[in-house]
Amino acid sequence: MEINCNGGESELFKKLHFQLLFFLLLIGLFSMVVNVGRVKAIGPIYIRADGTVDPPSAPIFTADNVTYVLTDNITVIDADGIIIERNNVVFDGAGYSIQGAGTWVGIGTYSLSVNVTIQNTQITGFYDGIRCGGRNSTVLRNRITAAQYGILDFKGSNISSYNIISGNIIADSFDGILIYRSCDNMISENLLENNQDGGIVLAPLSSNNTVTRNNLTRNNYGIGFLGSSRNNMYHNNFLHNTHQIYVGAAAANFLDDGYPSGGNYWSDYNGTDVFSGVYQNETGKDRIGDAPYVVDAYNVDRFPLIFPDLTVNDVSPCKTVVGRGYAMQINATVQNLQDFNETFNVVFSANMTIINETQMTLTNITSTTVTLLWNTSSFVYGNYTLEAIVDVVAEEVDYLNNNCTSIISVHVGVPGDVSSSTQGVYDMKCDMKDIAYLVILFNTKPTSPNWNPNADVDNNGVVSMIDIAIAILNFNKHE
Ligand SMILES: [Ca+2]
Ligand SMILES: [Ca+2]
Ligand SMILES: [Ca+2]
Repeated sequence: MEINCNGGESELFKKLHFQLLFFLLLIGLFSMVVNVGRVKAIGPIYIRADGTVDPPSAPIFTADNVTYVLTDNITVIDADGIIIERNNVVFDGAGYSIQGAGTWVGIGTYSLSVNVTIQNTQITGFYDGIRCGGRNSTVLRNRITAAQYGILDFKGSNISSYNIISGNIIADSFDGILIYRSCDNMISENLLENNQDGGIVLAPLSSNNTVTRNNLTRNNYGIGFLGSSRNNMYHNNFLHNTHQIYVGAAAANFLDDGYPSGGNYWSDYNGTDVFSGVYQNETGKDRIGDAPYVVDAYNVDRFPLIFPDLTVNDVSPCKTVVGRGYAMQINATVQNLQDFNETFNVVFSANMTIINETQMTLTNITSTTVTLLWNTSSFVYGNYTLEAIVDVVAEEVDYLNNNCTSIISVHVGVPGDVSSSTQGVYDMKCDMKDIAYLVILFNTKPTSPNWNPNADVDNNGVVSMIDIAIAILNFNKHE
């Protein structure tokens, strides 16, 4: 019994032992699977002060411990991307991307580094896209999206940094470039677009920075001086930001480069250019607005720049329903906002398919209505959004207002289908309801109180027997 019992215990133990082994094996397999899963998401990667890349398996190549080149795309989760701890180095992304999950640092430094260049990298989904501290560093031609701060340049106190931030594209982030307690930086030729807060933000204790030749486009505000003063800002293009500039308390900055070099281009500047000279009181225009662009008493662009500017203000179809194969009129209002004679093309399209292209000339500061007869023969049944686009002419800076889309769409349907059980509403088929509706509107013209242009199927300015005949010819047809 005892033996059996012991034997039984022994069997049970063996069984348990086997189960335990199996369980441990399972855990092992599971952790391997997890490790395999983690291999994709690497980071943080360090460029250590001694020049080594840590971990060595990271896709970064260096031959001389000076230039470090990214050789593959990187995805990181819950970690920084690449942290640079070495001075006097160039990090070249070579066009590869670093993808994060919304927090941490994409690439950069936590220390006050010296002479670090970060270039040619696509960075998306980090708290700080590029974090650049210290001095004499360069952030060049990177593309950054979905960051809290696209590029953060910090020093920690208001001392000189001499960093250069140039040629970067930063879009769809919170702030594009944030300069924090950092002086004597150059911020040039960057494109800052669609950022929720500011394009460029100069936080307190940031002074003597130069901001030039940047495009600040459709941000909440283009540039913000949050109590920062004595910064120089000129030759930038401010295009359709909700607020072109935000100036916090106790900020006084230079918003132009004197005369005749000039200040900035502001898409909401509506001054004229008739005069010239430092006081804009001499005869002859000089491509500088005659009146200053005033933000407040301490922030004035004395010499706002003037460039050619064409715009399409409106596109309106004359019908909302058109029979396929028949023509309808589309009107667009095109305006030359500045005092330059311009010859350019106007292109009309329906759902991005070009309908027509016409060349025209507009002399200084004039507006005109361009009318197009759209022949719908080659278009299939369906709803169409109409658009009119004018060329961007030489030296034109504001290209954002050169197109306009119709608010209402146009339905191309069966000729004669202009009604249904709801009068005047098409239903994708032509039947007695359409004929009855055309009879009700018989003989109406544009001057008639009950005129409905959709009922004028053949587009000749009157609802006549011809329109009824078209409906009869298409009787029982449907889309
Ligand atoms: Ca002038
Ligand atoms: Ca324009
Ligand atoms: Ca109908």
